[in-house]
Amino acid sequence: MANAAELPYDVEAIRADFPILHQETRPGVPLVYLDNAASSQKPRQVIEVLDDYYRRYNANVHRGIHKLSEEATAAYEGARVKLKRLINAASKREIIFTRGTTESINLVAQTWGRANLNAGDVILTTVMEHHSNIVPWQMLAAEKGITIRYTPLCEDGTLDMDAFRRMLGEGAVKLVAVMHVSNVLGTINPVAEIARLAHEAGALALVDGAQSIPNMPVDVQQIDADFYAFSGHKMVGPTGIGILYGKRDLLETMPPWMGGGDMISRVRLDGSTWNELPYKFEAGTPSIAQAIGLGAAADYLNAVGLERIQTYEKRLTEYALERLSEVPQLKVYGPPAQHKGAVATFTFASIHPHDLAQMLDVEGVAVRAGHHCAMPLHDYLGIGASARASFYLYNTFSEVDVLIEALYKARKAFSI
Ligand code: 7TS
Repeated sequence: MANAAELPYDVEAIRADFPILHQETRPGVPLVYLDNAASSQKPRQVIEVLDDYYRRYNANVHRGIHKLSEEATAAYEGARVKLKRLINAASKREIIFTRGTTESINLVAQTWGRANLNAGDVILTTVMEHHSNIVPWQMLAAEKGITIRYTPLCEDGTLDMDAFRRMLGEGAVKLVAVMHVSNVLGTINPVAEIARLAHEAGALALVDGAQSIPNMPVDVQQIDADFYAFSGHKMVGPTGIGILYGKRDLLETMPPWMGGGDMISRVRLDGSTWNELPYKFEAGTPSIAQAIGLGAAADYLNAVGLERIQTYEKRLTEYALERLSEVPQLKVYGPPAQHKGAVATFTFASIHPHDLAQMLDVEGVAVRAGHHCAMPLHDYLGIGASARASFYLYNTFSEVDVLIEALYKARKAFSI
């Protein structure tokens, strides 16, 4: 176990900020929340910001010329600036509020994709993607006759970059759509290199940042991503809010997606003109409280420091992988800890992951079981399902020990 003095922060001080963590799932059984890749818990700093909005200045934004609306608008637009800074976008006009990663990618498919892709064009992605970076492209492909190609993996669960280069070199690739960090294998993809190669081949690069933004510093300009998508609820923020970052020149050329209030500049009965960025892509009343809460989440992560969070999680994941490797008949998927994010996905002899998750739940340990919205990856790995423990800034080394003990109990119960 790591020496506390070597860790980048006092995890107990962090845990004190998260009210939900201090509970027992049944009498005498403390909650051990290891399902962070699905959704993270929220610190009181975010919860209080949501509460304050509804108690003190709830009103619609960009509309009313009255005190509450002005205050709500200032907080909503202030949150946009915080998110711009978090990812180092060049302008706040490049930050579009969406419902999350899924909506962000669908927005690109339905606007840029529909306007720019035609029969014969290729979208190059990978077999490790979450469904939200596969299905929107499949829907577009069915409509437009474009082709989707999937980059395979190396034995260790990293992306096969030779195959990627080869597939890119075959031509006709207009878009490369790749996840930054895998929600199953934890693989950290070399997205800056991927974007550079995509651009050399005349393609754009979209990065799914759902699992990177919560856990590491990200600079979209350094990566040179054309689009970068992520969700608030995985980064200590509320549900129902996320971001699509897009390069300004590109967003300017894209048609809007949803039509309605706020996204227009002028509406006449015979046609309409569009609002400026980013409002062109924010039709209707947005998720105001959630956006403001997301701004507070960015403040929280910055205050702890994303580099420190990444270092802490790396130590914790190394420890978890080491302990998991001691459990007989347990197989962990993905690269070693130094090349991966804070997830440990595994199968355990013949125990079905759902049964295993149920047994762990009895011990207070929350993990996810199933395909984790990555069915093609599970097919590729030749398994139907897996169990996944995913860690975040507030998890402790002793929680890893609880997981391991619970696995030994399951082993005994299933007589394996
Ligand atoms: N992309 C990745 C890499 C993800 O991990 C997820 C959610 C999404 C996209 C979709 O995000 P949403 O907020 O729009 O739903 N991943 C998971 C998971 O691994 N378990 O539950 C949700």
